[in-house]
Amino acid sequence: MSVIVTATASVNIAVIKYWGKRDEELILPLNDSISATLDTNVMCARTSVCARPDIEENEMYLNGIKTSFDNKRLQTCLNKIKAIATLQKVVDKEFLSWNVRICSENNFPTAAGLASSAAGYACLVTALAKLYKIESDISQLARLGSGSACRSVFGGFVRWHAGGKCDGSDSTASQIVQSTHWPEMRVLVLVVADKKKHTSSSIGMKRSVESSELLKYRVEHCVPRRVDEMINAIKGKDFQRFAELTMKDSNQFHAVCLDSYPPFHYLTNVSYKIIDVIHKYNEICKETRVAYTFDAGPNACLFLLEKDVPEVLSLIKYIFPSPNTDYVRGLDVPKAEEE
Ligand code: 2P0
Repeated sequence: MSVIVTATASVNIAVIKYWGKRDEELILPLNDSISATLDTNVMCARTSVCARPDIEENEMYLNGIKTSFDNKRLQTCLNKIKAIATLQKVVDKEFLSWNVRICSENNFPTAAGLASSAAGYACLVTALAKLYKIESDISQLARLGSGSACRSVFGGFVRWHAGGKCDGSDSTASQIVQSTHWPEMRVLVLVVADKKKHTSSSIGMKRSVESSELLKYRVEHCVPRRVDEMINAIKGKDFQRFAELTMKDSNQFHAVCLDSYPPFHYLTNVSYKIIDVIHKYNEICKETRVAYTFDAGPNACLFLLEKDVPEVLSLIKYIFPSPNTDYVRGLDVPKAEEE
């Protein structure tokens, strides 16, 4: 007897960044953030969870390689979900006592600042919730694996509410609009480097919280206003406003990294060249047609409308002769299916 559940979830690209925790243990952020979840099957994680009475201890396979289950966040997610299932009494005790084999795969570079942990944990938690028939909000559970994962639980544009409660019960994600709301929106992912980053997000955030005055200013004065403006821009499909806010917020996040002490940085010369090229292009067009954003790595995500994709793609290919360019179509929702 065995039960297998498979789920997929896609990466999300933040347009208002999450950077800094107010609680390391519960992964509670200092500020709200907003992101777009990409189409499934393009840049996604796929996780299968198998529960069987003869699995001797919990096992984890990442991209086909057996990895240690001795991972605090992984264990927190599994234990929390089993605890909820126990309280809900919808699955029997014996089933809950079986160990699990988790197999997760990404179809994009892991840990290169391409939100692999977000898709991975969103996917894992979606699969586990399905396995143990959890009906309650799963964004909170995904957050326990990796903060940004709570946003990958939904498709379209998503807001992660920082919340204010000590137990994190109000630090959840919610959908702003479905992916179908802005069907012309496209994302180009320019892979500048697919190597693992040198300062992990968790370490970088901690250092920024401890030392950056700019982060305090950002959290207090910039993000609340930007979140409201971003939601209006998304709902009103105002690309100019959306693009300007996206670029400014990315730049401020990277400025916070430099304002931290000792400083750290994720952008490379190629990243800076991309920034310059986009601004020059927008200037020549006499309107903002493309927005860049960079997470904790050198890779660029460009937001643009479908009509501008051919020209921008040609420009990128001309300036960066052999880039690894992924053309990501639109935005979509994660799916879970039982086998
Ligand atoms: C974001 N990033 O909003 C920001 C922008 C990176 C730069 O969320 O410690 O991997 O697991 O909560 O979620 C990356 O942080 O960090 C991130 P943890 P996570 O997408």
